[in-house]
Amino acid sequence: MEARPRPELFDFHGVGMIKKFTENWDNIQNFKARADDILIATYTKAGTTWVSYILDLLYFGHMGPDGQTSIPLHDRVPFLEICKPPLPIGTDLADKLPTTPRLIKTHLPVQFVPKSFWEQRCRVVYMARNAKDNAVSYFHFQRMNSGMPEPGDWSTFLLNFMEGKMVFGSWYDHVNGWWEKKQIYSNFHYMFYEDLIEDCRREIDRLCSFLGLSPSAEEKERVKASATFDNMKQNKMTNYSTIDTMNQTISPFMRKGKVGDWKNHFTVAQNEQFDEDYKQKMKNPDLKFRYEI
Ligand code: PPS
Repeated sequence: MEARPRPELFDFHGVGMIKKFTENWDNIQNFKARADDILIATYTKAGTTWVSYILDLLYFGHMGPDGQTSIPLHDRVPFLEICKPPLPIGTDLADKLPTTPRLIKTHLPVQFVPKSFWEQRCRVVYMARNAKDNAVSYFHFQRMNSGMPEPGDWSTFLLNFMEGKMVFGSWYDHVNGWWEKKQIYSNFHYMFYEDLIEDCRREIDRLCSFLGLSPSAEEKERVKASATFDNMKQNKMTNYSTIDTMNQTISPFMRKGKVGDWKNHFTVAQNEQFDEDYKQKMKNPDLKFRYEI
């Protein structure tokens, strides 16, 4: 089979983008959020699928096997900005979503989020992941996904990551931009991938308290058990095996699911250079990440 041409990264209002995320821009910007919508926002590869599945199970897990076993998670939690016909367009999927609340995923930097989400005072769950593991995960994702730009080799990719030449722009701008939003927008839960790895049950409790949910202890245990890395890797509804641009023999979507895999990729020199650059870009002492647990 002939290899598909990879999309080119271009500058879109100061942020790296590819066409499938800007083609539907007017509809994205004019999207009509509802007051009970929940926006799940992340930089790519920060654990979006994991937190989406946890929320999906918390809200709809008790409704019987139907949804969870027959509809892929990416259709139950639409990706707002995706527009790649013939696949369903993110805004259309969200408009037609029959659930209440609607869970909606986005990777947009905060300044691009449709204003109706803020006007409607929607709840926002932002998940962040340490820059080094996030970069490694993103590298392997671009290798396996022909719907993303060519990643180049690891050292080229890492420099591009540091310079913010990435789809959805700079990791540094993304995590900081959303962190600043949290300071002025109260309906906001900012969480970390590393915390979820460390103690998933505690993080489910925190999510429930933010969302005003009070499932039984057994239900919470069930959610935790269903959303383990191993279960989600086996589950065809969560492992992205339904998406044909992803070649999971190059690298599986559910790849490792660990904190600290960066140590298997960064050379000593790359790590020093990265840390030096990081200090310059991450000046806010309140926003702290863990690189191992
Ligand atoms: S995407 O394409 O942006 O939506 O990807 P995203 O879901 O944000 O991130 C994928 C990474 O999250 C890991 N993952 C998990 N880790 C631990 N436990 C669970 N349950 C889990 N589910 C997904 C997934 O393995 C990717 O990380 P890496 O480091 O590549 O393994």
